[in-house]
Amino acid sequence: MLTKRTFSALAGVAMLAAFALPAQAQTVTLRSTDIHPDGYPTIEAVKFMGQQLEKSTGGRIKIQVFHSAQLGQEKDTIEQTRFGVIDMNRINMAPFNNLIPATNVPSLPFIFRSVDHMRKVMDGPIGDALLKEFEKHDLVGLAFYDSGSRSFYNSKRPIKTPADMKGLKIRVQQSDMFVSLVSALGANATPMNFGEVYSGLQTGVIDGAENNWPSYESTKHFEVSKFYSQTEHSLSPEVLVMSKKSFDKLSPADQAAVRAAARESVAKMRELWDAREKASEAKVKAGGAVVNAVEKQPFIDAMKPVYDKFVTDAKLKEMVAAIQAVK
Ligand code: BDP
Repeated sequence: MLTKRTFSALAGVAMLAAFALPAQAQTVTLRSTDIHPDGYPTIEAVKFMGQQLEKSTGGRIKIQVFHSAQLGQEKDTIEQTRFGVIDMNRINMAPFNNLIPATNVPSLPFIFRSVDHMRKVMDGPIGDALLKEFEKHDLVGLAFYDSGSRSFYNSKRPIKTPADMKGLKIRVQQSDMFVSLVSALGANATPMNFGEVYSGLQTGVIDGAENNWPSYESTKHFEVSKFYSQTEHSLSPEVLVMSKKSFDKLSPADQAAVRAAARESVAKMRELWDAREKASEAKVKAGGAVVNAVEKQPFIDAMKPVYDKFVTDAKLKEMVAAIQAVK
């Protein structure tokens, strides 16, 4: 027989269960933004992360990837991600440079000796410390993705020495560090949204820009800016961040699942990236790009003012030294 006490205890348990259930069984679709077109390695990597996450949460958490800047250009999507209007953002480190000083470090010119060096640093404690930096800015850093190396391209002439850069109008990302990098080479830097670069090149508002093989190819910039000079001046990685507002709505177990799925997508991204770099290089060459190798030392020597201006406090100096020390 149910006494009053057992009845109220049972009612209490039922209430608790009713309260706890929706949280445990939370079903969410996370909206993720990217400026690249469908099929680009970053898009496919985040889709892969979504599949992993669906598996590990029994289909409760999904990711919907909005490609081709459907949710906006990078600078604007940063704000929307901080406010929780967008849940996830796959974006380059450079647009964070002005907001988060430490993000300048992996974007610095010639900071990495090679792709292997970059991967080792970003996979290790320095990468982890950088991911944590985002938390002070309403974001959760989930993973770094490769972005190859960025080189200059323009419509006027091949760049062989820093002197060849003189007077060229070069589009850069919305980063003061990149403005300074281009200025140190004697060119005029114009910060501009990625989506406006093609018409900028076509109309002559700018003479050139800088990017990796896949972006030079996917945007068709090679059609209007055919001299691609392999300065390989920055390996500024991509980063996958989540809105802290959206992250905090998840249970600790689901948060762990999100982090794990993001980490799993890094290897997938590298595989896709390596293949796409080669394919893009071949495609632009076949499409008329005039490519030249560059003797890098004079470019490296010209970068001292950039380091002096952006590696200012002890913490950043330590990070630069720690990166250089990674063998
Ligand atoms: C591409 C990055 C993208 C950048 C873009 C740019 O993947 O996130 O914002 O360059 O130059 O390589 O704006």
